[in-house]
Amino acid sequence: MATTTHRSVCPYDCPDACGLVVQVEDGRAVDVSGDPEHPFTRGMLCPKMNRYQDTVHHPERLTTPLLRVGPKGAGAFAPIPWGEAIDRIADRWRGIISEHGAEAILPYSYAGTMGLVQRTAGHAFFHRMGASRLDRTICSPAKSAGWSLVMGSTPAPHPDACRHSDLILIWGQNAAATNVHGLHAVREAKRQGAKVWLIDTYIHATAPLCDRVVTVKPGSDSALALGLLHLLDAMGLADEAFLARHVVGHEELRARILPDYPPERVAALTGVPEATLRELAEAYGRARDPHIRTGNGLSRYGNGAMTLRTIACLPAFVGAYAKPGGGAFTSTGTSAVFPMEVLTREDLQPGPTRIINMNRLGWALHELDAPKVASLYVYNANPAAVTPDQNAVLAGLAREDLFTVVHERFMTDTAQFADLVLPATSSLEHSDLYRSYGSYCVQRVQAAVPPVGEARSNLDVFQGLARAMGFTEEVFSQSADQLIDALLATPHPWREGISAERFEQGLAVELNPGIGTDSGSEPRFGTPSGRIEILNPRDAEPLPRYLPPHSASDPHPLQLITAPALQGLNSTFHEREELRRRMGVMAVQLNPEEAKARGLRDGDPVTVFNERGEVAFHLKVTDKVPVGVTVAEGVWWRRYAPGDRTVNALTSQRLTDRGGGSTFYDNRVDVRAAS
Ligand SMILES: Nc1nc2c(c(=O)[nH]1)N[C@H]1C(S)=C(S)[C@@H](COP(=O)(O)OP(=O)(O)OC[C@H]3O[C@@H](n4cnc5c(=O)[nH]c(N)nc54)[C@H](O)[C@@H]3O)O[C@H]1N2
Ligand SMILES: Nc1nc2c(c(=O)[nH]1)N[C@H]1C(S)=C(S)[C@@H](COP(=O)(O)OP(=O)(O)OC[C@H]3O[C@@H](n4cnc5c(=O)[nH]c(N)nc54)[C@H](O)[C@@H]3O)O[C@H]1N2
Ligand code: SF4
Ligand SMILES: [Mo]
Repeated sequence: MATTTHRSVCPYDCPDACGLVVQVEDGRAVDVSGDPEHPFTRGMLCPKMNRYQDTVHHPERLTTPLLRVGPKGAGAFAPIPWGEAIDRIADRWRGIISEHGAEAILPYSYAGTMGLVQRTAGHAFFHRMGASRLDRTICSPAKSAGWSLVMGSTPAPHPDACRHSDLILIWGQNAAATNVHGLHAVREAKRQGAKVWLIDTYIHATAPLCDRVVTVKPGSDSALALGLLHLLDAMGLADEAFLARHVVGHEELRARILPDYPPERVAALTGVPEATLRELAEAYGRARDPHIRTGNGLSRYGNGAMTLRTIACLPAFVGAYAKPGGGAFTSTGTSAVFPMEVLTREDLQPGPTRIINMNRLGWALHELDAPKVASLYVYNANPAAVTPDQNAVLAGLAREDLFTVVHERFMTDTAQFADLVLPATSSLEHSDLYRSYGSYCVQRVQAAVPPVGEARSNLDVFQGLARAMGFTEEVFSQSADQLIDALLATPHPWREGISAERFEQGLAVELNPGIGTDSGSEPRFGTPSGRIEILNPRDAEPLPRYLPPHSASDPHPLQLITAPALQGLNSTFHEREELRRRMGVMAVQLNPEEAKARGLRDGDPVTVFNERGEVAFHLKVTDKVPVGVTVAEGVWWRRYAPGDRTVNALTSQRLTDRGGGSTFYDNRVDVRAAS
């Protein structure tokens, strides 16, 4: 049988955006491997994607539209033809629009695929309709907000810059799970003698790579950063020449803020012993080229933006932003590189429409009025599992009067609650253009296999809906390839010199943000003042300081860390039996001392609870988790959980200090034996 080879990109919400090489036989993907020519992937995939063909051709793929035939949420459906499905949706929406107005319709989407066209395919449609808009803030807007208050739009260094470093702090990131390719350069630095410190809330899969592991009290990192700055000053290790030349506000910070963060107080706030604080400050201050890598977890707190703001000050105090190691890596902001308005078409809106924060879906489905939400259209997302306050979300989805459409690849917890389920293509079945938030690679991709069953891409479905709704603008009839052409047609300085052929051949292309991998040249900062703004006069709080997290006032004794799992990606990949097997049971991790105090033993069935909900877990007793903390890795599907709720029944709809972000890690709970 003839085998054809295709290039593709991993579509998932992962900073690595790996290049794939896909072997196809008879219209089926038979092998998927890492593209050896992709500069960041280097021929290696993570365990989740190694057998992507098993996801694409999974026997449980949805293959026809489905109409609900039983009670809401019961999961009883009957297949119907596409034409009927589209007509039913359009009829129902026309009725809702004439009775309540288009704002009674709410789209809910996030990052099922990161491809620019398929991820954004609904924007033009819902803008044209005048539906409620969704503020897509579930991931890490507080991280971006806090970082940019200090650094403005300064591009991140090349992701491999840290290979030049002699001291790397992996600060709040389980990179072995969430950014495996980011560790290539860390390992390279280690081979040259660099020391690596991990600063996290528990000891996880990245710890074995690190020379030192420091556990901090969750949500206390801003106190840690300010304490380190205090010590850098006390030890005389600040780079005064760099500060004078490139920074504003360091003197104000020294005068007004840093005196409040002596080691004794910081040790109490963070749980890091004073001796360790001094050691870390000394190592950081004396390093030739120190580098900080931050994950997103530490920003998902009531003080998340402030945390990033204080961390951003550290490289400024030692002049590290000017060094080849680049000082710090948070993520690559590449959204300006393509003219996204080609896809989003906000100009089609009939007028101003309300904006609903996606983290508050539970609230929106119950409390929002004038008009209340009468229809929910879900694509690229699984809110019944991933959205905070699961009990509120599920109760909302169970509303008999809510008309819910879910466009999905699998029968997820959310799809179970749909009135209509539409089958979605996987990334091997449609064209797209990918960029990355963990590297500067971009890549154009064409379908490698035909759609499975009657699956349709997001773009195809929205175009069908647009026709049924009578929307005639050109954008509603352009193919994915035409839209990609339009995105590539507008030049951008970061794409200068990159040949169009490379895109056409489907090869990975590295953008050039003008910072260079190895540049030790005079730094440029993308702030209004052109300097690093420790003092930001445009913010309500011009100087960074420590704010307590929301949970500081929570009465329950344990901070719940809802960390990423190695074998899953948010709620994605649970379809794969071999990955589920490797993941084992849905477990909550607890320190032996905490377990003993509750009369609990390893393996016990337990209930984790707080004022929002109760979730059944298996207990894993481990000294990798400090006293006062409990860790639940992964966002499970309810059907594979020991009870009928999963971890987000315990998380809250509260938002971050800036950016309207989620606060998945800022919640307290207690644990008891299951009754
Ligand atoms: N395998 C896998 N990969 C993934 C994902 C996944 O679920 N699984 N998710 C994907 C997505 S959507 C994203 S956004 C990215 C990033 O995904 P994130 O979920 O942000 O993961 P990390 O960046 O690794 O950050 C999580 C780490 O932060 C730590 N942490 C939590 N609170 C604190 C704190 O207060 N202080 C400190 N110092 N550390 C803290 C946790 O203990 C954990 O080790 O990864 C993507 N990749
Ligand atoms: N407790 C807890 N909850 C979390 C987090 C956490 O750390 N802890 N992390 C949060 C973060 S960082 C994020 S980003 C969110 C992620 O939230 P989501 O973006 O909702 O992530 P997934 O769970 O991956 O669900 C994506 C769904 O999209 C579907 N899909 C894939 N491709 C396509 C397509 O082309 N078309 C359509 N229509 N559907 C497709 C997949 O089958 C999958 O079911 O979760 C958040 N939830
Ligand atoms: S999930 Fe991340 S690491 Fe794994 S293949 Fe996809 S992009 Fe690469
Ligand atoms: Mo995310």
